[in-house]
Amino acid sequence: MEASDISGEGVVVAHYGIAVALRLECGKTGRVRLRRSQSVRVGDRVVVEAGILEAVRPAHGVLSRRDSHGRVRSVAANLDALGIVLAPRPASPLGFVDRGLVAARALGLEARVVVNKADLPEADALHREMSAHYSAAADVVLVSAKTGAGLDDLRAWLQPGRRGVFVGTSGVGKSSILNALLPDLDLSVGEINEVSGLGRHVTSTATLHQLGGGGELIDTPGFRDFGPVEVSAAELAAFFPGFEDFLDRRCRFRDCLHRTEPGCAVLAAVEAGQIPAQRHAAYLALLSELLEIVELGR
Ligand SMILES: Nc1nc2c(ncn2[C@@H]2O[C@H](COP(=O)(O)OP(=O)(O)OP(=O)(O)O)[C@@H](O)[C@H]2O)c(=O)[nH]1
Ligand SMILES: [Mg+2]
Repeated sequence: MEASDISGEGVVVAHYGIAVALRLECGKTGRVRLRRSQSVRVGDRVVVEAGILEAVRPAHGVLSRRDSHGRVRSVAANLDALGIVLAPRPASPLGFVDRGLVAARALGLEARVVVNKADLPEADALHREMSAHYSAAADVVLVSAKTGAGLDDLRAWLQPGRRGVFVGTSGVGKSSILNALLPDLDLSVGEINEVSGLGRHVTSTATLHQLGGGGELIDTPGFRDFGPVEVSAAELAAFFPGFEDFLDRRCRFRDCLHRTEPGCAVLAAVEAGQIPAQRHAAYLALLSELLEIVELGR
């Protein structure tokens, strides 16, 4: 379809930097160029007239992250769910799942921790570890894009009308899982570098896909930097995965940041061995990163 023929309301299904692909309400698809000042995200609802993008509708559930330079980058918009994908190989950066779950809680997204490559021998141990840390915060599922194991869990997660996004470091198999869920899809997938053990950043643009059951799932390019965006220290203290059971018991101070405060229920649980010290250390590391961002006024 010629760009100038495109009119109506639609959703952004892929972002190519200077242009976006749209799925219009009439069912047609097409591409429109963006003007320099226009910023849209995959999942945004937009209005197009004669090939010109005229308006972006207000969005809910916008996932963003902070990269290693402190810049805020949007991942996708109008989300209901977040799938944090990891695998025994390549390993995910420390704290990646924590950041994803805090973001999901802050945005009200239904989170899944997706351990892929169940066919590899180390996957069971990784699944057990993830379940131990995160099952109070999210369903932790073990899947294999290669064998198809566990994919029904993902289909059930994205019910009709619900939109999810996959995030995860390059090479964990996000695109492979989408290909396995949608047999007609043929997203490029990459090899893992034998020397570095890292993925090769095969996916370069986020793309939105309709699943057979009526839900939607967005594939994204792999990233490692998942710095917090628009999360306050108080929210982090309330949302950090693994502290759930101890927050009900209430710290003495309502604005307790679980650092050194007297009467802190989280610190008491760490003392008693109910929260592993390593989980509390992960929390403190994320908290100081967040406080630094606040201090810098970003
Ligand atoms: N053994 C095994 N390998 C898998 C599985 N899923 C994906 N892979 C392999 O992992 C590699 C990376 O897969 P991709 O789907 O490209 O990973 P990705 O997360 O989309 O990576 P980026 O697009 O770079 O972010 C490929 O070589 C896949 O064949 C799985 O379930 N089991
Ligand atoms: Mg990919």
